[in-house]
Amino acid sequence: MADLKQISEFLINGNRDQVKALVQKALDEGVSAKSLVYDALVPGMNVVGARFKANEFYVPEVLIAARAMQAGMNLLEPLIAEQGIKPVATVAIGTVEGDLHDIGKNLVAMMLKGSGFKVVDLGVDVKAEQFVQEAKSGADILALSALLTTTMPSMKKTVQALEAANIRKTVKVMIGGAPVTDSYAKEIGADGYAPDAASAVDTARELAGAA
Ligand code: B1M
Repeated sequence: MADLKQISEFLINGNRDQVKALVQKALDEGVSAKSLVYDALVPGMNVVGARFKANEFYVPEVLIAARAMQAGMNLLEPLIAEQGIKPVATVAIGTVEGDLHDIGKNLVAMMLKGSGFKVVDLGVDVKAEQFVQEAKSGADILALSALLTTTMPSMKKTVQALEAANIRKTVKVMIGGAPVTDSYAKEIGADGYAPDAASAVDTARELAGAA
């Protein structure tokens, strides 16, 4: 009999092979992809996020857990598409123009994926126009990361480009990264700010109206 709690435990401990094997076993026993996502993988990733926030987990543990999560998701993603399971919201994430740092951005993307968001990863050095394009293509949230004080103005430029394209009101903008602050978010007219990857999930949930 499939033990969903056990899958969560293996995920938290970053045991990729066990997660993959148990997800496959559960599928073979008839457990739905939806249940495996929302009753096994997402709760596991929530624990990882909470431990990261509490400084009980560090970046390597989170990355290893996210890799285990992805191993399970690889089996489930085709079935999720077939069964029409709706994501919480679609987030287009990228490191802003001029900035090549992506470790934190990748962590945020993984945590969002692990929490039921559809994530479109635009990579690094993402121009304002690319974010505008994603908003036009239906992204609910634009998530902008910056690690350099010199690239923070690219965040402001993106908000202004959304305004110029008349789509500012149809999309939420959240920002983050080591030099970024809540007051800077307010100053440039972003909708949300998060100091770390776990809080980014909370902020995205709030912005999606799913908190
Ligand atoms: Co760069 N670098 N770097 N670097 N680098 C910093 C950021 C720096 C603080 C180092 C220093 O001087 N002490 C400094 C910036 C100073 C400043 O502007 N305040 C700096 C500099 C100056 C530079 C260069 C200009 C160096 C040079 O060439 N002269 C250059 C710039 C290149 C460019 O981007 N155009 C450069 C290059 C590089 C490498 C390529 C070598 C490499 C990046 C590799 C990569 O990312 N693939 C690199 C690295 C690794 C760093 C440090 C050492 C580590 C950054 C990191 O990955 N941290 C960094 C110094 C440091 O922080 N100790 C430094 C781990 C990561 C998990 O944390 O990214 O903060 P972080 O993400 C966190 C939160 O910020 C938050 O959640 C994450 C997880 O909790 N978060 C978000 C991030 N994005 C978010 C988005 C959200 C919400 C939360 O919502 C959308």
